[in-house]
Amino acid sequence: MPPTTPPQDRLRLAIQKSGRLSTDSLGLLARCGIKVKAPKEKLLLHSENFPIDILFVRDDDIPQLVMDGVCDLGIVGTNVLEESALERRSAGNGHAYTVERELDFGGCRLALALPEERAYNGPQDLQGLRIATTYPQLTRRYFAAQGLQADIVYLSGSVEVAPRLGLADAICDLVATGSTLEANRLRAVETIFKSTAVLIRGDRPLNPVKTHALEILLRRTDGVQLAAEAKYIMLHAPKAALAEIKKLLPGSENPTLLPLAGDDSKVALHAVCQEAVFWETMESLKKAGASSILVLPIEKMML
Ligand code: PRT
Ligand code: ZN
Repeated sequence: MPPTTPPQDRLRLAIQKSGRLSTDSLGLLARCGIKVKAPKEKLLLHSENFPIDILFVRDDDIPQLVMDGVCDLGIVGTNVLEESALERRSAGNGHAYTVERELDFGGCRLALALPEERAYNGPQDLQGLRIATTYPQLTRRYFAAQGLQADIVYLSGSVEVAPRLGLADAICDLVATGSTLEANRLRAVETIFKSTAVLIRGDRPLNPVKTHALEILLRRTDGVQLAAEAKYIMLHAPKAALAEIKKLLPGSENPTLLPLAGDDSKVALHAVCQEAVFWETMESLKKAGASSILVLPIEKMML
């Protein structure tokens, strides 16, 4: 079915075509109830049930597409976003954008890492080093803030092999689990930037129709993100232990209490917990006297 909303009234959102943010970006849209069905080989897809078009591009192009007004919105890591904004600022180009929402995926940190055997006692040990990185702007900013000098070598990928090849003394690269550093006998010594995926919009005003669509998209994004961590918990609690049990429920304010048929000493307790419920919490609840404890996922939430 072709989209019925005219192009000027459809939001345009840039997301990564293929890479670490692609699946989660599409997953977020799906959980927001936005259907994007056609194959991803296409550059631009129209949603069939929401006034939005999705542009699939390299993540590095997303800040520029949004800041230049080619797309209204983008989903990108703050590492790429901040690097691009600094670069555009130094080139005298517009670099305005708004972070509409921080998203719960794409988390990583940009860290300076040295060969394992190299001693490190603090940032002063980085003075004068040759640093390989894909993020020269963020790296330069860190060194300037520390009052240190560095020789920065730009590499677009495989930064972790640079010290071994004699191209650099150290690297400044993204770290998630740390296993890439370990495999290359490097160790992170300073975190210079913490990154997460964000939903951004440019600074050009949207017409009323698009503004309304964006409001709905943001409300649904909030609902999806709230629900992701939240859990619905049900248990049986002895009335005498209620106060203690309520205290153990993470992020839950007003549980619902229901009578239990045939047992006057207990109640059924239902609550939405805003935080993750771990096995440890369940074990503590059991110890406090709770029984028949069920923890259920929540699909959507609107407060
Ligand atoms: O083709 P395109 O340009 O779109 O993709 P890309 O290859 O530039 O980016 P991609 O898909 O690798 O990453 C996209 C975004 O995901 C990044 O800009 C970050 O915002 C985010 N992200 C989250 C990461 C990582 N975690 C991550 N671990 N990006 C890269 N890495 C790499 C890192 O560079 C290093 O090589 O993974 C390795 C380290 O991982 P660990 O787990 O071994 O520490
Ligand atoms: Zn990239």
